[in-house]
Amino acid sequence: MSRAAVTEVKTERHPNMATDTQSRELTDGFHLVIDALKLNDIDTIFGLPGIPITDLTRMAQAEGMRVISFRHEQHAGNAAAAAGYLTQKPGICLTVSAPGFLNGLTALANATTNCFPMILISGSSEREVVDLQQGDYEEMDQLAIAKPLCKAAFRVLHAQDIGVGVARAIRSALSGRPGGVYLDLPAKLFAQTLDAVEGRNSLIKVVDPAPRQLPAPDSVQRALALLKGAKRPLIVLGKGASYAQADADIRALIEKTGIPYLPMSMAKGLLPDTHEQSASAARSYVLAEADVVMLVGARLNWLLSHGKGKTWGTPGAKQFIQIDIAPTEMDSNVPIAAPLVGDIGSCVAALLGGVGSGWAKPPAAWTGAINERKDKNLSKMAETLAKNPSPMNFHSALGVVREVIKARPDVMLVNEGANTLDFTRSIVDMYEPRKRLDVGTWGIMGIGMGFAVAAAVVTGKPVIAIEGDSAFGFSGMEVETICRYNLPICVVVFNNNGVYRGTDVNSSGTADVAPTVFVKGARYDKMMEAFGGVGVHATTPAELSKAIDEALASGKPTLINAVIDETAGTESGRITMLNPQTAAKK
Ligand code: ADP
Ligand code: TZD
Repeated sequence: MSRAAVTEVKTERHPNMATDTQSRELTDGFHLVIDALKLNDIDTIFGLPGIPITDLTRMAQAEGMRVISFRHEQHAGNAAAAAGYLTQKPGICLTVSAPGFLNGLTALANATTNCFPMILISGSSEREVVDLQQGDYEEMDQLAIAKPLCKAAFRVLHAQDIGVGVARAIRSALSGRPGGVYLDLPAKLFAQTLDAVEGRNSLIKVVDPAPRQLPAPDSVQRALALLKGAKRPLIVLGKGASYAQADADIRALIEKTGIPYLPMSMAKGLLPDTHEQSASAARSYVLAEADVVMLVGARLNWLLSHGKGKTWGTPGAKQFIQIDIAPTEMDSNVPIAAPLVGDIGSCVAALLGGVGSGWAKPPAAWTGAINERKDKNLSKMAETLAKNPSPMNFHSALGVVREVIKARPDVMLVNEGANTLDFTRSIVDMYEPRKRLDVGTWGIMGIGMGFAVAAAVVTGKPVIAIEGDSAFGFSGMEVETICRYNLPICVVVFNNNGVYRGTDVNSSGTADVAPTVFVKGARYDKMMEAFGGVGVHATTPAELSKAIDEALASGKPTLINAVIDETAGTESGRITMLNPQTAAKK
């Protein structure tokens, strides 16, 4: 317990005695917030100081917490979300009132959408003034605004309730389906004092914040029966599966049953992408042809074409098993024949128990057909990667990154962009769980530097961030943060002069460039140099390879401006079909 102040308190003693002076220890709101977080093993705050939380950041640092200060709250929020995903502890983002809060809110909403546990803690203005709308400094009813965008939102008005507020925030973020929580701390709270012992006793160490949720035995039997009867079974692993940290059991289930599996992008590496049962290189085939599909921590949202349509083959020919902690996820798009509600660790363990040792592997006709397509697609890919076109394109640049990760599977990979995202996902194999962080469920741009900082801070491993030039722009100023904390992050900007590509033309004839076009030949590497990091301009795979190797060897903040053919790729990458088209003639 930290000491806020030792205050002289005059106490009236027995009438026969003279007035005595006693020392009493006090604590205050600042210290109680820090103590409550520390008591719950939260050791890092991602944030941006200012009224009313400047002293909170200083004191947290003084009390031994790691305080990572960003240049914009959205990136601090994204860092908190990524930290939550990687550690199963809620990542903390700390902001000032109204505008700082709003800047952090996108990250909170994105964390909730992706089922990442985080807590956005924002200072707020005086309740009395805010509620009467009398115009306080940075006035805003933040609690009301946060509520629809997160799992839960709480406000603490009294110092003695800080322990409860923090405990409720932690439990809400972690239990059931993880997500974002908002904690509103009005300015007045911080200086409120409390007897230190009373303060200490008011704090709560949350016991079992994410209780195991065991699946019902009959639901396990139903799932096993369906799997057993399948002729063409498939397992889809999502980021819920990687979050769950049930790596060994998931691998055992897949290997014991011999069922081919598909990892969603952030589940890559849960088993090595080179695993013989990986069906990634035959994705369209297995999705269309499987007769029983078991989803493990993956939603049937747009990323899986909602479980229907052409992607999924003959309508009604497929049956789904879904493992998820959220019961209401079931039947959200198509009927789920065998819902398995519970935490992934418990569900997979229960299935493993039922699989036993005599499980019949899937028919060779199915696995053989998959392998045939895999071999064909993989050799096609190898051919493309072997080319060395000038200018460099996505494939030749990513051929380099693929080799780097193969040699250093412990490296964290952050990835955003359109083509840059799609090509990296399919070309760069991952070998270890939770090494890949990307744009997730929303396909959001701007997670790059926040996720990279969190990855470096939380894991202590080197980070490579593969960024489209547009994507990088959303969080580019955080290269200063990367340099300030001297983080081993190597940012690679795939520079093709614009959003998607750099070739668009303004058809109106005015001097402005087209809306998707950037300054041609921009030198993003100079941004890193401006803050003392290493900047490299790379135009060939050989230069790129050398620069990444040097960055990994030195651990110095590095930004490589990788020049990519501006005609390569497509508009919106692989999701061009989601782009509305006008039917009107010009
Ligand atoms: P992806 O984008 O990789 O397909 P999604 O984000 O759509 O994955 O799905 C993740 C799912 O995992 C969510 O429905 C969430 O409820 C679930 N989930 C997250 N953590 C757990 C857990 N520990 N146990 C069970 N389900 C979980
Ligand atoms: N704003 C936000 C917050 N998220 C988004 N997804 C977009 C805008 C729209 N958008 C995409 O979906 S991808 C993208 C944008 C702006 C950038 C694509 O260009 P890039 O990547 O340079 O990053 P490629 O590799 O050149 O295609």
